[in-house]
Amino acid sequence: RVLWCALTAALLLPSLPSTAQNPVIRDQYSADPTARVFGDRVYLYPSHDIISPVAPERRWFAMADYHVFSSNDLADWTDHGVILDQKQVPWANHEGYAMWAPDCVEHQGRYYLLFPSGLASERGFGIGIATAPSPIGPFTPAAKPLDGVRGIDPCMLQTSRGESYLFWAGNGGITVARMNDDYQSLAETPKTIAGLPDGFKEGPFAFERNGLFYLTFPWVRQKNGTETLAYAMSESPEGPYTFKGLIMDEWPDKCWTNHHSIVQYRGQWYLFYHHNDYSPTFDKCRSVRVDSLSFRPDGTIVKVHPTLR
Ligand code: FUB
Repeated sequence: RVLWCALTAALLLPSLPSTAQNPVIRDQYSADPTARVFGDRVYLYPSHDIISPVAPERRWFAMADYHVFSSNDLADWTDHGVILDQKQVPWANHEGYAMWAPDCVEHQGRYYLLFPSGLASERGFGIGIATAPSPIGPFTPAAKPLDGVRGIDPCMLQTSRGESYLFWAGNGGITVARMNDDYQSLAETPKTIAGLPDGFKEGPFAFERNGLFYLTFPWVRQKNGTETLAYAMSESPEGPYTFKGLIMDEWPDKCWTNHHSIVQYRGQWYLFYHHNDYSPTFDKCRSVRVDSLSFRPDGTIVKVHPTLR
């Protein structure tokens, strides 16, 4: 029976390419990729960089909507179109172009898109939730952003014990709070993660592997530097975390940001990240890339060197 299953899988499932062709999204800018596996496909929820139609000072990090993409070989991606636009979000500034790095998770048969956006009522970012019956929508945003959360770059960690923790970048660091089961409110007062190195950090992506928790994040490790990807490990979701080092170095050609997610698909781990491949003179128009990632026997991560093409 095992042999039969293996043979059927080998015949039915396309084999994954041994090297990815980067960038993977080639007809639009895409950044801050969160990849998630739902069923037998990988779904990619990136930000969507555009050249903003509004004043030049708002051209940095201009994003009006989200697309979702899916693939079963990580090479060919289907664009399922726009799943949420800033104008659909009741609490967001509809001309803010600040639909930044999202995440999407499944919980009790529904899909929860977590996204930051500029607030209509005051300066700064809130984090909102939109729900859908499928990974590709249609997503309906809640009327208000999450209470008690101000910041960007949400990531939901769902543990093997059935708890959920929201991580985000805010209050000058990386912040975490356990979520209530309704996925509409925090179950506790947010805490800033301690034990991480000095230097600017954002874009938390947390995951669990073999009973250990990984908190991974873009990190500017030196003055006038650009973002590396770094990580810390812990035996519990909220820490204490121990800093472990870099997953990816700074790029030599000065795209200031990097932002990533890590996912296991058909037994192999992958790092999704971004770089300004298609916009070498303006690093706010970025493109999503993917490369394989591996772990040492002690659970630490082997540094990833970007595939050049
Ligand atoms: O894409 C806008 C911002 O740039 C994200 O929120 C950050 O993580 C950085 O990638």
